[in-house]
Order: sequence, then structure tokens, then C-alpha cells
Amino acid sequence: MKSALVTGVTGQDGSYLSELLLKEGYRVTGLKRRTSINNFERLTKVIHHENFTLVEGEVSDSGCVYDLVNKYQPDEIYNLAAQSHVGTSFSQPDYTFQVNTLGPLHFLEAIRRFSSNTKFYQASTSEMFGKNYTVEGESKFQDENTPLAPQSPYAVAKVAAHHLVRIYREAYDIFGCCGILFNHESERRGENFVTRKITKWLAEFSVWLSRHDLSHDSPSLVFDTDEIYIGGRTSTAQGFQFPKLRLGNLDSCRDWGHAKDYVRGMWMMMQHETPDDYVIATGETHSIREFLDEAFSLIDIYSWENYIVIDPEFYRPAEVDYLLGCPIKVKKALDWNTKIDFKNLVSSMVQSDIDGTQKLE
Ligand code: NAP
Ligand code: F7E
Repeated sequence: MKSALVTGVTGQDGSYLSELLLKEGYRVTGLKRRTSINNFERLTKVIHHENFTLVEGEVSDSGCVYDLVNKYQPDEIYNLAAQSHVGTSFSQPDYTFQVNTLGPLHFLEAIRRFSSNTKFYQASTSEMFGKNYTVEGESKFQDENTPLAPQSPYAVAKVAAHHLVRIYREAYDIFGCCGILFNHESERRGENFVTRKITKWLAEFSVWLSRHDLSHDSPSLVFDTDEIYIGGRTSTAQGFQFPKLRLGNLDSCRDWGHAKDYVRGMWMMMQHETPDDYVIATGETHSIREFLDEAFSLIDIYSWENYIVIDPEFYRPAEVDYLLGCPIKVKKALDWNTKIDFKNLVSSMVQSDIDGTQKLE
């Protein structure tokens, strides 16, 4: 039986990857950091599985990582743990580096010292490209050859880790892969990323409307407040009005896929004969405005502008404007493909949030 250690197991990708690995017959050890209260919401499908074990650990603590790798000597390590919010990395740059750069370095060192046959996957990101893209004829895209030009502390920390994996691969012959994953979302996406923030608000608004037996397309039903809608997360309604959705820059474009498809890509990379780095993306890009068009149309609202407030709080000091990944390499080498398209991604997120909100009512 193959064994895998998955860091960031309580996160979006960690939970989907654990499900996949258990299905593939692995013994999975999931690493979670200490929290004052358990956060196993995403792990309901795996937590009681006989081949799944949770261990507590902190990736920025080298001794902790060395002990874990030495003790378990897993066949594969998937390093998904990260301070993963780009906006937060501007206010917590030091912490972001400790987790996102020192974390992977500790694993690489531990493998080199104690477990040289362990394969290593590092969660690299399209954010590493920053404002850069490759131009070919009419098309603008990013692939494995596009130069990296990070635009945030998050991205710089990930670039450092990306290069460390290459260096350990070349210098010490460690089997290390980096998946350069473009944005991937799901019903389990963290609630302060823009897609989930939108679908959660929509679900709460939609359920609130039906509870009050109100018509959907009536802008007078929403009001602007920055008191109730703190940090973009609340469902508090006041009388017959509901707080507007507060967002930042709507003009950036992202290549959004579904996390389930993307964790399959991670695993496929690790099964290939030789370690390498691959872009994982859909090859399609949409602006935040297009995401809003699609999501609001699902609750029969076609002029979403009336329901949102542009709030400077959600702007970033530096932005990544355009991401469109070219996944040709991974398609050719690993026969990887997406199964869930943009429309299905948006509708499954909206529906899941509506179902979740109704259950809470
Ligand atoms: P996520 O939902 O934010 O999950 C991050 C995980 O890391 C959580 O389990 C978190 O624990 C854990 N973690 C954070 N700090 C830690 C620490 N100091 N020690 C141990 N664990 C720690 O992120 P995701 O969307 O699943 O992304 C997975 C990885 O892929 C991340 O490295 C991210 O940077 C990268 N990535 C994501 C995307 C994307 O679009 N989703 C794209 C490219 C790359 P808590 O649950 O306790 O917070
Ligand atoms: O922002 C804009 C924001 O936070 C997307 C992470 O998984 O993918 C993710 O990073 C865009 C940006 O994702 C709000 O300015 C507007 O242009 O959902 P996001 P991200 O920054 O692209 C990459 C690949 C990762 O590696 C990261 O780990 O949406 N935007 N208004 C907003 N963004 C947020 N969060 N909140 C807003 O209110």
C-alpha cells in the first residue's frame, strides 16, 4: 500500500486530494496545524476512513517537519499548506514567507536528510507570473516558459519555493514536482476568495428573498452599509432590506477551474516517470464581471450593478490583471483534462451555497 503525507489537509485542495488518494488505495496522513477549535468541515468524507490519519504539525517549524518525515517516510508528500490569500500577504508578509517558503524548504531538507526516496509535490501558482504573459499572434497566455514576475509577497514567497524545488531536484536528485496551478474553486472554497464570497452572498440573499416572499429583481431590497457587512462576510438582514455585496477590482481576469480536476493533476504529475513542473489551467479566462453575470443570472438577476458596492478596502496595493493558462504540456505528457467547465463550476457553487443556507434557516 502506497503512503502519502498531505499538508494543508483541512483546506480546499487538501480535502479533495485526500479523497482521491484514498480511492486510489493510499494510506493517507493529513497534517493539520493546531487550532483552538477543530476545523474538519471539509474532511467529513475521509475522517473516519480506516486508511486516513490526522496528525498535528506546523510547517514553519523545521524540527516538527523533520520529525514527521523521519517518522512516516511516506512515498509521496503533497505540500499544500500555505497562507493562501494574496490580499492578506500584503498585511502579513513575514508570516506568509515563513509558511510559504520556509515550509517547503523544511520538507525538501527533511527528504534530503532522512527519506531520499520520498517524492515531493509543491503547490506553485499562476500568481508567480504577475503581470507577465506570452504573446503568440492574437493570443496572450502563460505557460511553463513565461518569465515569472511576482506582484505580491504571496507570489514572491511561492517563486522562492518553486526555485528551491528545482534546485533540490537538480542538486540532490530529489523527485520534486511543482504544479503551477491557476485559480481553482469549488463548493469548499475559502469564503474570502472572490468567487465564494459572491456565491455565498447570492445564496444568503436568495434564501432571504424567498423567506420574505419577495420578487428577485428589485434593487430597492438592498442597502449599502459598511457596518454590517464587515470584511465581506455576514448574512445579517435588516427588516426588508439586505446589505449589498462589497467587492474590490472587478476588471481582473482569472482562469478558473474546479479543484476536483486540479487535484487529479497533482497526483498524475507524481505518477510520471520523471519529475517536472506543469501548468494546470482550463485555457479560458473570465473577468470578475463575467463571474457576476453568470452567478447572478442563476437567481434571475441581470443587472447585478444595483446589488454591489465597490469598496476600496478590497483593492490590493498591486494587482495581477490577466491570467490565462496554457495547459498543453500537461495534456500531452499526462493526458490530463478538465471535466467541469466554467458554467458548471459557477452553478455548482451557487447551488451548494443555497442548499447550505437553507439548512441553516
Ligand atoms: P486553503 O483552502 O487556504 O488551504 C490552506 C491549508 O494550509 C489549510 O489547511 C490551512 O490550515 C493550512 N495551513 C496554513 N498555514 C499553515 C501552517 N503554518 N502550518 C500547517 N498548515 C497550514 O488553500 P487551497 O485553495 O486549498 O490551496 C492549496 C495550496 O495550493 C496552497 O498552497 C495555495 O497557495 C496553492 N494554490 C491554490 C490555488 C487556488 O486557486 N486554490 C492556486 C494555486 C496555488 P487551516 O485550515 O487551519 O487554515
Ligand atoms: O481574487 C479580485 C482580486 O482572492 C481574484 C488564491 O487561491 O488564486 C487565488 O488568488 C481577483 C483579484 O484570488 C474582491 O483583486 C475583487 O484580482 O479570489 P481571489 P487570487 O488573488 O487570484 C491564486 C492562483 C492563488 O495561488 C491564491 O492562493 O478578484 N477581487 N473583489 C476580490 N478578491 C477578493 N478576495 N475579495 C474581493 O472582495
